[in-house]
Amino acid sequence: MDEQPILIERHTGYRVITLNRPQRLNAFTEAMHVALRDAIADAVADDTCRALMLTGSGRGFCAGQDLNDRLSKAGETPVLGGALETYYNPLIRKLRGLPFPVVAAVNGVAAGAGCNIALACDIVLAARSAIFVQSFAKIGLVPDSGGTWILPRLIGPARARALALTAEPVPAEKAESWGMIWKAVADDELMAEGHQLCQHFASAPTLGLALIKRALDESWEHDLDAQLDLEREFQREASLTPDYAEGVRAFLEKRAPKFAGRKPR
Ligand code: T3D
Repeated sequence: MDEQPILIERHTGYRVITLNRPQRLNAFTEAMHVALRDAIADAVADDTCRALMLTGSGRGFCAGQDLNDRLSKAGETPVLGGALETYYNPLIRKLRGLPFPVVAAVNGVAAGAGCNIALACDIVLAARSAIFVQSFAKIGLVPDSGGTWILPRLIGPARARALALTAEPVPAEKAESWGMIWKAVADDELMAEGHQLCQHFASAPTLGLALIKRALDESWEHDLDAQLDLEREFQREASLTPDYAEGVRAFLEKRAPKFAGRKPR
């Protein structure tokens, strides 16, 4: 079943990574973690890659940790923490810090760590039939993979607390109306929308977009004064990219810009 725990498609300017254990709703094994880590590292190493889409095969996006790996032969459950340190936490840090946008195309249920991995992506599109579940409380665990950090920031403390404590599923349209995700779309339009977004980013000013991501993330830790200073510094950095010069020239010449993306200045 696990011959190819993820699938990778290379498109002009972006890649699509598909979690591929459909019989288990794409729940994570160590092999899948390693394959995903390598695929992301490979995308980062390729300067022509300017966006990433993450999706799932079959009827689910990802059901979090494969619980079959959490029961030893004697029927005992292990003490946790190791997999978070080795796999889940580095994955969330990596996704947040990618030097280009990452789009989650949530094709079906996103549960446990699978839900929080989706929410860690820059833009979350979901099929209308998809649901988001903080399923941890159902098995005596705590939301991980950044759930206790990102969820209250996206939807506020009252909703985050209730979802974490009840594990109530949130349908895609409600997730959109709560601001948990960017957009819920018709099931049969999900992948086309995801590709369209990645194609847009594939010709965008990537270095500038990476600075936007960092500025928004760092704002959580800053007061307005500190953030204004950061904006000044990042703007200075953005203005040194060839894409800024090209953007201004193209505007004045009334033509479409040709952005170089991740190419060094
Ligand atoms: O190191 C650490 O462990 C710490 C890290 C923790 C991270 C976590 O993610 S902990 C949370 C783990 N995930 C869950 O608790 C979710 C478990 N799954 C579910 O609650 C439900 O499957 C869903 C709500 C996601 C979907 O429900 P439904 O009714 O649409 O599907 P289903 O029938 O439950 O699942 C379909 C199959 O996938 C089924 O297998 P079968 O009976 O057809 O052979 C089911 O057992 C399997 N499956 C679903 N989720 C998992 C899974 N198998 C293993 N692990 C799973 N997480």
